[in-house]
Amino acid sequence: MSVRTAPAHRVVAAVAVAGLVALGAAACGGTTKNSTDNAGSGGGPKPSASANPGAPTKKGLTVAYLPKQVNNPYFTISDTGGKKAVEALGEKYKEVGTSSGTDTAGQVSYVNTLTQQRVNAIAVSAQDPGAMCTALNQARRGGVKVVTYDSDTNAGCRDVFVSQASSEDLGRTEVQLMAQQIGGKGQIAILSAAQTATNQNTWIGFMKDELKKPQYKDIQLVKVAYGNDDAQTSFQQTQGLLQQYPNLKGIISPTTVGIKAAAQYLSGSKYKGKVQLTGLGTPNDMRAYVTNGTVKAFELWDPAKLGALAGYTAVALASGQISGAPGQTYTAGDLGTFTIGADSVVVLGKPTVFDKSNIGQFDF
Ligand code: RAM
Repeated sequence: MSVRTAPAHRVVAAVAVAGLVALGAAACGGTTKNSTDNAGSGGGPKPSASANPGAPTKKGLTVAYLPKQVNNPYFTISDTGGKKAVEALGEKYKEVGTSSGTDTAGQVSYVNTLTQQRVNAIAVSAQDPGAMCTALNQARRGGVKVVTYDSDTNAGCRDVFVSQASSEDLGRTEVQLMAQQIGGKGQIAILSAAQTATNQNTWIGFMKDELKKPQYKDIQLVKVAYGNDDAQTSFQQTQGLLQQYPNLKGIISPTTVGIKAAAQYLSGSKYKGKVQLTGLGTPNDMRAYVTNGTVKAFELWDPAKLGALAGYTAVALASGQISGAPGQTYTAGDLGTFTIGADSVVVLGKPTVFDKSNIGQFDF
């Protein structure tokens, strides 16, 4: 396990996002089928309806970020966004985490250490929905506020989940992008992150549901492979998919590490431009592959804004301005006003689809 402080990141242009309410379990961002079934499970404290929206923002709080993986550029961007937001409020920021996206025991041990250190809030992206539950609820009973961001734990084990977008929209739009790119026909595969990842599994659930619609009757999902958010594993898994399925027409990779590795493999192979690739990637990682014709279009939210929203939410919880109960509203600096939705989920906004017409406008 390693500890690091994220490097400084450029200032991100402020965009006001109107308060978005997650409208229901199926539609709301990041609520997994699993966590919907277990909503409120995990034995943790339930959010009390009472909060004081007018309470002053406490100063000098420590907000600790525990990403899925510290050496993943996506989390460097998100947590740097978090650092800026937290420090601008007069709080202390720290980041700890494992260097592997599949070290669930490592994540648990970081939660225990942060609890002992009596941090005021933890913002965590979960590698697994259930693994951290006991540790997180112990932290919460000791007064630590817990925000999940990017990838949720079970709903009963955190105060608020800050979701990047509607999970349903993300899952369905990735299938829509793929279908356009392959002309609605042929075999496709998914290259995911860790097999236990809450966020990827939720999106894949919605992809499978989207694929049931009659307009996709000529598309067959032949395999879900796991690259564990490791570049080399993801590269090898891509190679393996093409060996196993020589007629493969497309790959959806809902992970920034996976899509980059798959693009790298495809662009150096005979499949370049023939096997389509979409999913979730950063514009900076994908620019070269869009330019050289390997990738047509993919999508993502701004990770820095996600990290910032997690920080604002953690501070609002630790200041008593919100308790996490649905319907509560709070201000997240220049991101605007947000309302807590069903299952205590807050949604950042809509993702952006990047292609050669607009990718030049983005720098993250
Ligand atoms: C990877 C991680 C992260 C996910 C992005 C899209 O960096 O798996 O959890 O949200 O991809």
